[in-house]
Amino acid sequence: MFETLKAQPADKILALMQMYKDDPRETKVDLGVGVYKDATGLTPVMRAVKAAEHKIWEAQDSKVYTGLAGDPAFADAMIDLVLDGAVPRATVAAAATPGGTGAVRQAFELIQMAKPDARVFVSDPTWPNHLSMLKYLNIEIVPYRYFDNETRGVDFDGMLADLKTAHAGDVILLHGCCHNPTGANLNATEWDAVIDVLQSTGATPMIDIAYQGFGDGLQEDAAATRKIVSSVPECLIAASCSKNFGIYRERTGLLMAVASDATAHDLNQQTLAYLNRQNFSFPPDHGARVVSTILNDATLKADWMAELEEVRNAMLDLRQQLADELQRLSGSDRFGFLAQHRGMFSRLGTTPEKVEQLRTEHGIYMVGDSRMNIAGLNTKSVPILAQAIIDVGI
Ligand code: PLP
Ligand code: TYF
Repeated sequence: MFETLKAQPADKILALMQMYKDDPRETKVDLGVGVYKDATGLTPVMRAVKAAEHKIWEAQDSKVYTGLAGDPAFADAMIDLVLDGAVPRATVAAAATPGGTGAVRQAFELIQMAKPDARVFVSDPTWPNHLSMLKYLNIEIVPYRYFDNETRGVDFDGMLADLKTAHAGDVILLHGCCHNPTGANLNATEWDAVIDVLQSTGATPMIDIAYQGFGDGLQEDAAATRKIVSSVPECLIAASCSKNFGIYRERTGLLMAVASDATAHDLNQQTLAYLNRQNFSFPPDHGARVVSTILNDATLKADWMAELEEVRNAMLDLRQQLADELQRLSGSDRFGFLAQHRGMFSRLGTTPEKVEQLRTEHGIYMVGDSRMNIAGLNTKSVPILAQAIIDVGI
């Protein structure tokens, strides 16, 4: 029977990872997949994660199943971290999922169950897995303008005009912070205008927040999400712990569904558990337990926050170094956007041909849409990248 299968398009980011591995050049620079790397190119296990794992190893006396929605302590801790009391806890249904991807996928399935003809508005561009999962589920995709290739910032007028065409029963997918793949984000006034559109159209927001703590700080990065949930009757939030806890392979995420009343909340909670049961029964527990152990222990939490701050500042530093070097080499401010962008990524805004030239001639690997992982840089590779950008004529 399997001969009927068709070849599926590969994940371009993961394919790039393999190309980088196969490149024998010692000077190669990996700005591909979105994982944090320190100055030596390593993705370390965070100190608080190691300590929490130790604590769990000592105390855990059973690995019996948790609940279908995962360990309630994980949900409570994450709801607190992301929403910080923006809405009453009793209105937030939540289920642990395999990573943020799992949360996004369960959210899409929930949308489809609730409203089979719902359209999902997505930023142009967005994380490719959003599009891939929506297509797989046969959910109608409506792109909204987002990246302005001239300014390398947000085409906010275009975005707003496109969002205004949504109506009740549609979903607007927003990146809570640190937009992937562009690095271009809304300011507080612009978020307020988006909230006005959510209120006037009645469309339901779905927020994907995968980089809390990687942009301007843990509180700052969640500010838009908190304001949105407290301004609309219903909201979906897919949160990932992969990046900010550095537990990528543990597959740790949480889907939250915020309801307007207790009846809707109970239905949401039941449905989230039901959807988990259909797809994988119990969600992975180890990463979730590491997260709740850290967030519920004042010492571990303080150390995690301090290390996250180091990670965030290292990326901001690299942004500034790259922008400064490009200003020096180009004699212009046209690369100033690199210092304005936030999170792991910046979109250079150049052609696939130039991206390929960077790879073949300079051994610099970035995604074909010219997305760079800033954390892939270090003080030695910043000038190499800057010179290469000028050499290929970007
Ligand atoms: N959403 C966005 C926008 C992402 O960039 C990612 C990737 O890290 C995720 C969700 C989910 O990641 P994970 O499934 O590894 O938690
Ligand atoms: O965008 C990225 O690089 C990260 C990691 O299928 C990632 O979000 C990349 C591809 C993928 C899943 C996660």
